[in-house]
Amino acid sequence: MTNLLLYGWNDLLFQQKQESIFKDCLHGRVSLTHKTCYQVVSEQGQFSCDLAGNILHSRDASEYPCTGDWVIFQAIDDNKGIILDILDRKKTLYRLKAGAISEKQAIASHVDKAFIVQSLDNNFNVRRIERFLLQLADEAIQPVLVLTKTDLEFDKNEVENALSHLSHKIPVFYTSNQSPSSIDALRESILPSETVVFTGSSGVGKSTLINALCNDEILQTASISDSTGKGKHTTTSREMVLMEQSGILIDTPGIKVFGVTSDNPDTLSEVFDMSSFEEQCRFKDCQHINEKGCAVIEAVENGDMDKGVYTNYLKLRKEASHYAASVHKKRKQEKSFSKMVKGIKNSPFKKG
Ligand SMILES: Nc1nc2c(ncn2[C@@H]2O[C@H](COP(=O)(O)OP(=O)(O)O)[C@@H](O)[C@H]2O)c(=O)[nH]1
Ligand SMILES: [Mg+2]
Ligand SMILES: [Zn+2]
Repeated sequence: MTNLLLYGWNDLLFQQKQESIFKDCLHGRVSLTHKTCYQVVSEQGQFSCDLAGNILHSRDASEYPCTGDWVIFQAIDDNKGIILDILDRKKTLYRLKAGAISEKQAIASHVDKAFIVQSLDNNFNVRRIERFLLQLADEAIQPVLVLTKTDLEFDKNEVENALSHLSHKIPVFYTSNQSPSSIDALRESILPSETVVFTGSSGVGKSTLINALCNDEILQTASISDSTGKGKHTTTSREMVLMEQSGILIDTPGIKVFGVTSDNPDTLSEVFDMSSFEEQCRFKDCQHINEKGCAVIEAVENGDMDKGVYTNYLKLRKEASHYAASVHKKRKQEKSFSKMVKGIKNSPFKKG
C-alpha cells in the first residue's frame, strides 16, 4: 500500500475530502498529466484516470486537474479510474496559455517551492528570473534559484553582480552534475513532504537534477545535440517523483515563454522593491513613466535603481494589466451572455 503522507497528504486535505459528495471514493495525487488523461497515485497504487463528464463540461480548461492536484476518483478496475472531484487548489503555478490573452494554464499545484533552473552556459537571464518571481509571489510559492552546469565556463562575478538586487530575497544554489556536494546541498534545502516544482527552459538540466537528487535515473534526460551545447529531445510530459522518501519533485517540460497572469499591483511593486520609492512620488497615482516628481525615475537616474530592472518592471506591468483587462472583458461578456440565456428561458414564447 502506498503511503500518501509521503506525497503530502494531510489533515486539511482529509477534511476537504469529507466535504465532497464523493467522500466515499478513493483519493490520490496527480503524478502525470497527458491531455485529459491523468496518472493518479493512491493508497491502492497507480491509476490511469479520465475526467468525469461533470468536470469536463462544467469547468474551464484551467480548472481541469494538473500535476500535483489532489483528486477523488472512482476505480473502474485495478488500474483505471474516473476523476469525480478535485480538492481545492492552493499554491498553483500558472502561466498564460500559449496563444491566449486571458486564459491561464495550471502547470503544477500544491507546490511549496519552485526551483527556477537556469544553466550557466548560455541560459542565465535575470529578466526571466524576475518574471518567475512575479508569477510565484501571487501564489505564495517560495522561489529558489538554481544555477546549473558550473563545470562549464562562466564568469561568477558577472553573475553575482547581475543578481545583486535579488540575492537578499531568494536562496541561490550553484550546481553541477559532476559535483555531488552541490547536489547534496540542494537536497538538504528540501524539507520532508515539501513539494518542489522545477521550472526553466529545455536543456538547462532539470531532469538531470531530479535524477541526481533521487540518486536514480527516473526521468529521461537529453543528450547534447550539437556544439551549441543545447539539449535536444527533452521531457514532453510533466512528472512527479518522490525523493528518497522525503520531498516531492515535479518536473515540467521546457516552457519557452512564461506569460504572466498576475493582476495584483501590490505583488509587482513588492517583487521589484518599488514601495519605498513609490511612497515618495509627488502624485499618489504616479505611473512612474514621465511624471514630474517621480521618485522611481529619480532613483533610476541617480543609480539607486538599475535601469534594466526598471524597464522590466514596466514591461511586466504592461503584460499583467493587459491580462487583467482581458479577463475583466471576458467575465463581462460571460455575464451578459448568461443574462441573455435567462431572458430566453423566461420568455413567454418559450415552448412548453
Ligand atoms: N556540463 C553539464 N551538463 C549538464 C549538467 N546537467 C545537465 N547537463 C546536460 O544538459 C543536457 C540537458 O539536460 P536535461 O536534464 O535533459 O535538461 P532539461 O531539459 O532541463 O530536463 C543533457 O545533455 C545533460 O547531460 C551539468 O551540470 N553540467
Ligand atoms: Mg527534462
Ligand atoms: Zn512615480
